[in-house]
Amino acid sequence: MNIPVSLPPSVAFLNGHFTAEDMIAKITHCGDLVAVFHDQTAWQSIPPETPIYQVEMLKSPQGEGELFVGTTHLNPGRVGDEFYMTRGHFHQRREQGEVYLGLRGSGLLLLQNEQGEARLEQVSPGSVHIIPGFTAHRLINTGTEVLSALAVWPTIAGHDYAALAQGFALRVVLQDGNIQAKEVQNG
Ligand code: PAN
Ligand code: ZN
Repeated sequence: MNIPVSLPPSVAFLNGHFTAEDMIAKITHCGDLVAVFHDQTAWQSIPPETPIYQVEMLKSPQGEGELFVGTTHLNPGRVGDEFYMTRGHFHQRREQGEVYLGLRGSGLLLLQNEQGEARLEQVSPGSVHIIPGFTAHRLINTGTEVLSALAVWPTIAGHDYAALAQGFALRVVLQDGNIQAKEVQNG
C-alpha cells in the first residue's frame, strides 16, 4: 500500500519567506501609521507610500482551536529618532497568547500588560518569545537589516488596536548614537 506524503509549506530560515502555493500578504505603509510615532513632523516628512512592514501569512483553517502562521518583515529605519515598529495590539480575545520566533535581523519585542507595565525582549535569529495572554505586543527594528519574525497565534484571537490608541508605555529611540528605551506618560 502506498501512503501518500504531502509536501507542507516551508519557511526559509535565512529570510523568513514562505514557500507555499497559497499565501496572503499585506504591506503597512508609513501613511497608515497615523499617530503611532511620537514625532508627527518627522512622520509627515516621510512619503506616505513608504513601506514599513509586510506580513505574509499561510492560508489556514479558521475557528476554535485553529492557528494562523505568519511572518512579519519589518524594515530598518526611523521616524525622527524613533525606530520603525509595528502598530502593536492586544488580542481581541485578551486571554489568547502567541509565539514569535526571530529569524533575521535584530530588534526588540515590546510587551505590555493591561496594567500598563511594559518590558522588552531582544529579538534575534532563533529567539523564541512566548507572549502570554492579556499582553499587548509590538516589534521594533533597532538594526540595519530587515527584522523578520515568524508568529503563530489562534485564529480566534482577533486584533484590538484601539485599546492602544494612546500608545505603549515605552518608546525606543536613537539618542546620542545609542538605542534607548524611554518611559512615556501617554504613549
Ligand atoms: C502579528 C502582527 C504583525 C503586524 O502577526 O499582526 O506583526 O503587527 P500589527 O498587527 O500590530 O500591525 C501578530 O501579532 N498577530 O497576532
Ligand atoms: Zn498578535
